[in-house]
Amino acid sequence: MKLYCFGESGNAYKCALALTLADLEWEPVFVDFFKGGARSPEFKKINEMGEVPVLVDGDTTLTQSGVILDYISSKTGKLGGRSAAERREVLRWLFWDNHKLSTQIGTTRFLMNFLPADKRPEGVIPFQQSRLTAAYTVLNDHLAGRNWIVGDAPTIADLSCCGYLYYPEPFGFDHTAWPHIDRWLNRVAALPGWQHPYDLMQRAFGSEVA
Ligand SMILES: N[C@@H](CCC(=O)N[C@@H](CS)C(=O)NCC(=O)O)C(=O)O
Repeated sequence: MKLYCFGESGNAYKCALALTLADLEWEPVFVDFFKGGARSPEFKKINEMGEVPVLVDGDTTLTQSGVILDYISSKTGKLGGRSAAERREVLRWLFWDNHKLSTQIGTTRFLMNFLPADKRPEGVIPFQQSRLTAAYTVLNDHLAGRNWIVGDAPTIADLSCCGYLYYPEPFGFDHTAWPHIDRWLNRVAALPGWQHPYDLMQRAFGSEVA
């Protein structure tokens, strides 16, 4: 399988991590995102949405990290929840993550780290961070007294929600303020085979950004 990705993409990381933890053979295909690689006519032939990640498995081409995660768990029978009710709960958290957590972090981190300072729109970063405080509260409260987001085993819901939370670039997330999230991140990172995003995928920028 081929995963079109780049190291800085938390959405791609979710899929790279799921492929790795599910013991699938895959290779990363680097997309030079910050130089417009996801908007080129060639790339749009594989994803009309102009977004990373894209997974290609033989004749199957998939986009949207949630769809790719669902494909990986369906194909392998791993990381998908143990019952129909758990699988629905997994989906519920994937949708929540895409709407309330990862997208907001992705935008905030982009503004704070990858966009030149003189191009940052005033007031947007604090607004984003206040929305993120609400999202961190939801996740932290949910994780109080439980090890995993759904059921009693790791699922793609965990891999989706953690996608941006291991990155070193600042976006306003203080680990000490969210102890249940912090313990859960350590639990995910202790899974056999876990790797950091910058060890799984080629970065667009060098380490000077971190
Ligand atoms: N909901 C999508 C979001 C994908 C996404 O926003 N990817 C970013 C890179 S991390 C991207 O390619 N953005 C292109 C753009 O917004 O123009 C997913 O989960 O795959």
